[in-house]
Amino acid sequence: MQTGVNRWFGASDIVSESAWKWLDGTSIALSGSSPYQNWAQYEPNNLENSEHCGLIYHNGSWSDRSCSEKWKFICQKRSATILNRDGHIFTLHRHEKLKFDEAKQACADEGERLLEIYDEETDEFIRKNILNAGAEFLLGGTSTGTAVKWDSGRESTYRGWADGRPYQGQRLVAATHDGWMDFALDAEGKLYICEKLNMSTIMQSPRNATVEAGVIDKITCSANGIPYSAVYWMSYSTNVTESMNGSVYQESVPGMSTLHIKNATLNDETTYTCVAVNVAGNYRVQLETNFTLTVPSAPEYIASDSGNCSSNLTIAWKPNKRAFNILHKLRLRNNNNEEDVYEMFKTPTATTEIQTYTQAVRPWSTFKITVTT
Ligand SMILES: [Ca+2]
Repeated sequence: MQTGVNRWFGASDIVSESAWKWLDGTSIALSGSSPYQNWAQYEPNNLENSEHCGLIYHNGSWSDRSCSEKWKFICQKRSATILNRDGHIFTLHRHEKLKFDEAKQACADEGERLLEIYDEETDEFIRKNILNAGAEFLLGGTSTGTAVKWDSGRESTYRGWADGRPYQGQRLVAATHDGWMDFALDAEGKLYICEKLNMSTIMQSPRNATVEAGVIDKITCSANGIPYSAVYWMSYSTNVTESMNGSVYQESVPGMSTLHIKNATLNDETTYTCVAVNVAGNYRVQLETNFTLTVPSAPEYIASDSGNCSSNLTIAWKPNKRAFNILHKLRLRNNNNEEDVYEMFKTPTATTEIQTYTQAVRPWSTFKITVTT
């Protein structure tokens, strides 16, 4: 505590005059030496019948003052056990019982989340550290039969049920020294465990992409960190669209984003950057990785001589600038969705040049014309 400053502390007789209590309801003696109290001389004196809040002087002695005065204050945090394993921090709240939603919020308030257990190693570690056989620590999920649905949405087949558990129906899950126990959703408050992992790595797979035009591919990007990091793809300093109509679009879940490449064209050629942001408590960590998408063989249909009434169709088309020695095809589709495909046997050499191709075609009245490789 900073010295030289008077501060509010957690003592009050506002509920009943002269019945001084700590905020948890424990009574405070007004004199003597046990239980501990340290009133200053002549205090508490309830001056003008308006002093109901406890102030601790810079010398450590206590006084009652009007609750409307403004002073600095002292906070007390309930003690918790903090365990560290490979950078993963578990906080066992051994002295505070909360209901499920309250416990989730309490963890979130600290930039953490209610513990989820996906593997035996973590389960063993937690069990070993729950020393009191009767202690039940809420976990961040609910059970239905033996299955557990974790709040983060992560799937896991690992189960740590104690003998004879779980019961039927949707239940809360708590870790104990003897394995997981299940409880009714409206059970009384329980101890709880929060977890946190500061983000330290970002992974992208594959690292680089050369995607043939029209081929569907995807690049995944994920980052560690608990609570999960926000992960998203950017290009040209803006977020890649999430619309599945885009030829390139992203699909994100907490901790991971997938860049879908669907019928990519030359216009999609650029550098894509995956950004991961993790905010845990007061820390904001941002990591980035990127790759350049190349689309080597996207040809382009330009025009046809549609006014022509002969059985020959002549089209103008332009190969992709890197489409050397790649066989291109002319695709014609009519209103009945019938398609004729003609191999043009053209291996472009002058890549900026518009080329022409003439093909005898069936006498359809309407064509949808595309050029592919
Ligand atoms: Ca006083």
